[in-house]
Amino acid sequence: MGRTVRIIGAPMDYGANRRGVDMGPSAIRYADLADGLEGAGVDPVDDGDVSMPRAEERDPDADQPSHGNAKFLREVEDVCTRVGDRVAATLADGEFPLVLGGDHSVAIGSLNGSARGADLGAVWFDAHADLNTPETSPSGNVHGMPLAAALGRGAFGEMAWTQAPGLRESSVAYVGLRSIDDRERELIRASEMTAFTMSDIDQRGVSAVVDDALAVATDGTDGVHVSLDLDWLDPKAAPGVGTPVRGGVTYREAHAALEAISRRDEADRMLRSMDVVEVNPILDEANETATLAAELTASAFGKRIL
Ligand code: HAR
Ligand code: MN
Ligand code: MN
Ligand code: MN
Repeated sequence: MGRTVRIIGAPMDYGANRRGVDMGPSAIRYADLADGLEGAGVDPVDDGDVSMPRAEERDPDADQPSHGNAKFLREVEDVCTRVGDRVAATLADGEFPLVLGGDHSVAIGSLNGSARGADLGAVWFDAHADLNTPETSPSGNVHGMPLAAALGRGAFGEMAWTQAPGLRESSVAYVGLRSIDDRERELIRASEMTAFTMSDIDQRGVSAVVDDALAVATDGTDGVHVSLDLDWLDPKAAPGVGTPVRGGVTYREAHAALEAISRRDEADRMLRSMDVVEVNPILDEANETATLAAELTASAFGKRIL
């Protein structure tokens, strides 16, 4: 058997505005994630879910950190701190952490845990830039902020728990952007991040774009975190997401992208951690999106047709 992949469920919905995304980890497990990973030659071990403050137990009047517009920040901190600790412990044991969301705010935890004591690159597969801060967010939903949080931007600069110590901006590459807020557009342009939009994929093909994103994320780093937001795909292929945006990648392009990652990883073992987020089975028929999430994860670990 190859390396051990430790599955860490994070059934979080505090970062999004819809219930149902908290069932993502169950839906992805139910879609035979473990079998798919075994088929890819890795050894999956399911660590269960991190505990979640239950909505029913929350005191709506409990004071939240007063940092602009960021809903449920206290709950997000609780969960992400647990995710970060588990990710860091998994890496310390020589195993691979695979975090199942949950909304994309769980990536604050994954990035924090993976970037403790290591220089980390990140490839962000998403329709959205997730670069809002509590000051710029139009919605207050923290799932639109995880990259800004990890990079310590805006009010996140005061919150050590959000930050990914070994993640430099210049080691971050987006793939497939197509829905960006005005403020985010300015921030990306002024930043050192590399952003490949859907237009780049149209012009150059997804495999070439992913190879370039990996070149950015591996340059001078100890490994790469892959963050896979299922709304990266076109809603025709992945309808079960809370914030669908038309014009995303197809089923085949998505497989090609994750297979490009596994090819690079076979050559130099750069894949360090991964999260798979935003699957909302309530908005889905026949668990299609979770099934796709499980297949794509297996592709990232090298599962092949032949
Ligand atoms: N940019 C918008 C906001 O910050 C929408 C975020 C959309 N959510 C996600 N992120 N699924 O990838 O509110
Ligand atoms: Mn996202
Ligand atoms: Mn998204
Ligand atoms: Mn495949």
